[in-house]
Amino acid sequence: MGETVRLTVAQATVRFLGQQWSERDGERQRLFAGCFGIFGHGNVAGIGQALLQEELAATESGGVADLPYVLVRNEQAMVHTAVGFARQQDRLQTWACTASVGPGSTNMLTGAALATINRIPVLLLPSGTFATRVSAPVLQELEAPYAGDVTVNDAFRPLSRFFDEVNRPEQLPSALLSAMRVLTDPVETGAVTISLPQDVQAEAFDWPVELFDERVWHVARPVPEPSRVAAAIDVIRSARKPLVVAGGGVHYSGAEDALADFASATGIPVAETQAGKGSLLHGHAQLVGAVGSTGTTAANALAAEADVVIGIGTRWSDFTTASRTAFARTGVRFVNINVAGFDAGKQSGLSVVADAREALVALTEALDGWSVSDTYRKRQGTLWRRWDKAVTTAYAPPASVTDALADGLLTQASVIGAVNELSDPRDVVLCAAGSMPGDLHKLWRVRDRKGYHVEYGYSCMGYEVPASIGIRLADPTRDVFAMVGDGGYLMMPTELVTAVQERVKVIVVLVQNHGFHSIGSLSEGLGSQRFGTAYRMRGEGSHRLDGDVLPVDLATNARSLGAHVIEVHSREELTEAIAAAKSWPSDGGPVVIHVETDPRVFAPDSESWWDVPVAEVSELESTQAARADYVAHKQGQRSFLATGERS
Ligand SMILES: Cc1ncc(C[n+]2csc(CCOP(=O)(O)OP(=O)(O)O)c2C)c(N)n1
Ligand SMILES: [Mg+2]
Repeated sequence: MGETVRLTVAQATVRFLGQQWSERDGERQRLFAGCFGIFGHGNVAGIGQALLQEELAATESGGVADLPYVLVRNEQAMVHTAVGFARQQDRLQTWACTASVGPGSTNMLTGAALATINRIPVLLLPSGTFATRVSAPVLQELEAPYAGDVTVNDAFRPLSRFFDEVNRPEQLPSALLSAMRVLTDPVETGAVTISLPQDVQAEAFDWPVELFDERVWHVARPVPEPSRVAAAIDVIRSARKPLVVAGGGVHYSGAEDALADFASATGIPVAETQAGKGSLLHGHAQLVGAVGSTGTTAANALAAEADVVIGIGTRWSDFTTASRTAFARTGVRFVNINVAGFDAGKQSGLSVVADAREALVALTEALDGWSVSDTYRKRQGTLWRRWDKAVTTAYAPPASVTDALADGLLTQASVIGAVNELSDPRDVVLCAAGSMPGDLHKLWRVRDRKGYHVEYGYSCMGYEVPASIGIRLADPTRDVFAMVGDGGYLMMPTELVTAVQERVKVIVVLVQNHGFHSIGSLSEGLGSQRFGTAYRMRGEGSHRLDGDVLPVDLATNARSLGAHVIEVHSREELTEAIAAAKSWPSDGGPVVIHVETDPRVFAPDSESWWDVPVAEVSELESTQAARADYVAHKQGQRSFLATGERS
């Protein structure tokens, strides 16, 4: 037997994680920037003791622990923070998250789903109840009557790209190695979960010293098969009205420059998904902006006509395809460039399984000299300029709009415009749920490849504040503007306290409109009369939620958590507030800009649709009318089953 070292399972886990690195294109970085956590009896003496031991050893030698610990306020939030961080780092670096048994661990489930759906690496270390079960049932144990080995941590299984539970120390090395492989695999990455029972964490074992060697995990750039490039080229060359749909994969692969070259050389217009927005920067001649349900009229007009659609790093969500109505042309063919065969095979597309950058370079080379027609280039330009002008108007609405606003209220689009115009090009705008993701998708002018961060895979209210901390930790040279609605803010304001503790500067733009503007207008459009979507008191006589606006003071709430709060009541005050936030010290903690908007003024229309089923039978006229409208829209839905082989 070779040399061994005696450590607990928790000590071995912490030491191992501190020795992991990722590498792509010859550049390496630590795989884990640190460990977020909240301690309870399930981890305080296990992972907690191990983190303490490492921190004290590092402090003694005047350094920082390889896996520094950061205390947070909520376990769901810490996973969001890790996701925000990992996305900003192009998935090359992330955080581990430790939680106590039971509620501490299950609080991470929403974060796990969000990470997996967005394909962002995070390592979750939920604590489990005793593997020995000698004192069962213990505090917070599920105690399933039908199976002795089921625990609440099994709920992580469907949400994780890799799941293991370490019930004996001997199982730890293989669990850790598999976890690292999945975290750093661009195809498989997402939430990775290792469940650590509370007793096992404290158990000692003689580990081979090699377990703690530095390990470098290569993040692959698979190259496309030449025959698939040739097949894709044939389809693209045959196209008269091709359109690129750029998804998050363009960013994660760092393929923005390759895409810009491809688009310039071929003249193929580029539309963008939420995760792919910023694939081309504002000002590129081929940019036609957001596509789908929250798209620009330019991209959606081109989508409707396109004969070949080239999806790059997109998973083709319903918002991108406008629930399969956006790409309306009969016989439309798809070419899908994706590192994941799972996504490359969607829409009956011609699948090119490859890293986005590698594939784009190969396609540009193979298409040398080929271009779309001048007429088509001109059409893109005209459509785009028309949209871009509408954006300018939305940013600075005319008096006919502003005069009708109640005193002190702004339009949401003008708030977005002010942040866009007054932030630095490298600053990051962040959002996740409500009406702002759609408006940002349509209106935000992206000026840096990492300048736009809207989480729209899970669209999780409450993501904004914690994720803003992750983005700022990843890159303190950029200011982060977290755009959050009052509903989203109320879901998870508490990480402002973590930002105060860590002196992390984030700028939260809190848009107060007294409820769910997004779901309210959706409800109205679907005949549900905005039922239960406004933040109002229960009416004294009506027994309905139609009383006064709730007397909630979110500015004071933020102030009470330690944030520097600026309340604005006009465009001028908003301008001053953004300037003040920009000059706030970089270690000054969170700044919250509280602004009230009038939700009745909408951003320019996408002229698109989103499939949300309406009641087939109803006594309400509003519902009956919405159902008729729904049935009509369903007619436009395509199957995308045609393989293109027949044409
Ligand atoms: C955790 C979570 N719960 C529910 C939803 C459904 N939902 C989507 S938007 C929204 C309302 C958001 O309200 P707010 O943040 O105030 O934004 P606004 O719609 O007013 O712009 C709700 C409830 C969600 N996306 N996430
Ligand atoms: Mg709201």
